[in-house]
Amino acid sequence: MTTIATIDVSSLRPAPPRPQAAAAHGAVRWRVEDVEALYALPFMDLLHRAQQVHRAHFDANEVQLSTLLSIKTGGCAEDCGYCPQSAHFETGVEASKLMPLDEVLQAAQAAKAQGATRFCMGAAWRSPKDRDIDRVSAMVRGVKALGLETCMTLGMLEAHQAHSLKDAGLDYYNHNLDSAPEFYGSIISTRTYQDRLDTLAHVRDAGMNVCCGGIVGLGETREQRAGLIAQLANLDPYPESVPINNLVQVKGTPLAGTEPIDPFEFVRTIAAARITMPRTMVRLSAGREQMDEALQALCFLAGANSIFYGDKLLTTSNPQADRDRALFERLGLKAQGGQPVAQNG
Ligand code: SAM
Ligand code: DTB
Ligand code: SF4
Repeated sequence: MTTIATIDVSSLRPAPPRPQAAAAHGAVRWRVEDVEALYALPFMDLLHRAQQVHRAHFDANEVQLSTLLSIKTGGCAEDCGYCPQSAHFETGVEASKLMPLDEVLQAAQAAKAQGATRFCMGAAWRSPKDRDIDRVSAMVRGVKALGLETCMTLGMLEAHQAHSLKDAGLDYYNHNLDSAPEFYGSIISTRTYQDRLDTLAHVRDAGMNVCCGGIVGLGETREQRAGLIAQLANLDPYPESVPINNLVQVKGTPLAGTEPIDPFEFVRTIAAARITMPRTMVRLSAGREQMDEALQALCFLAGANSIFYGDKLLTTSNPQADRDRALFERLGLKAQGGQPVAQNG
């Protein structure tokens, strides 16, 4: 029973900062300085506020389990400085062809058996061709038939491709803004911020849920982290799903060797996402294997309510499922919307 869902959190909030009043189409609801002011709160106040917002909209003891599968790995034409799948860098990731449908469905079935309720399929494409859309549409239908929520991330989409994916039944399309507009160009040169926004508009116009977040630890400033959160929060409407990735440093990528961000700064980023986008699913995404359990618990306290579950992200590793099950047990967390999480064996 969750009577907390009706609490008006505005009466519980510490006074500053407040978003801009206007919420009309295209209006700025969160200025970068408003988000910076959130980051600047004492850590305990920030977490308290994030937890209040979180509890007003979600069961604070539930976390969604989402499993990722790379359906087409490596050889990507883009030059995203963090990514092991770019053909521009020597990372040892081999380029592969699109995975056959039956293998995708086997992986989805296995993820479901482990307790996942969401299945996210990623392809290392700059943008898919129309014939690729036909092939991945069959994957969407098959995975949905298993009763799993579906998400895909395939690169830039044209409007008609977004409509085809919607027609296939795709629930969410993931396409990240990744960083603040003014920092973006120092990380990626092969596409623009506006290209990203255009794809997001096609996804929105086609009627799909938008999954859009970013990545921190790229060497950006706090102001730029706040700039990313403000960009996301000012999308109208804001995304239904916001993955927050912490850079997984991969040898051979230009960003390997970057100074990692303070772990508490990562937690602050989660909290800022939760406060500025109260109803979104905030996904504690890449970088979890490099975090200890106490830090992950702080991320949940800050309002993260989804994780990638299973021993692999796309090409890098993720905590083993049994470690995650043990963590949930210790924290009294339950997997959202699914059957009880399967035990070993
Ligand atoms: N090619 C598609 C695209 O870029 O939209 C989809 C896949 S791409 C791997 C999805 C997201 O993964 C990126 O936007 C970035 O946020 C995240 N990502 C990629 N490499 C990462 C890394 N080394 N560490 C953390 N996150 C990473
Ligand atoms: C997202 O924002 N993070 C996920 C998912 N969307 C597709 C991908 C993380 C990839 C981490 C690096 C790798 O494993 O290749
Ligand atoms: Fe390609 Fe996506 Fe990696 Fe960029 S993040 S190189 S678009 S797979």
